[in-house]
Amino acid sequence: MTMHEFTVQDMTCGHCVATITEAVKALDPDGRCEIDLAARRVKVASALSADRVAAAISKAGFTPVRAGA
Ligand SMILES: [Cu+2]
Repeated sequence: MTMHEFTVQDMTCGHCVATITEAVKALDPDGRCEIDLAARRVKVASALSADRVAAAISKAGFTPVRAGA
């Protein structure tokens, strides 16, 4: 498991949080998703690459930016 961290500025409400959580779960059922809505921060613990996690979040309609990248 690697912790991937993204800033997602267009995640604006609880519905966005649910959508992103579902997208991550669909991509990686063993992954864990931790979201801080106020900070627009998404942390995903997954064996998959950050690129694949970012792609899933993008496909769900959001714009993830790698934290620290
Ligand atoms: Cu929303």
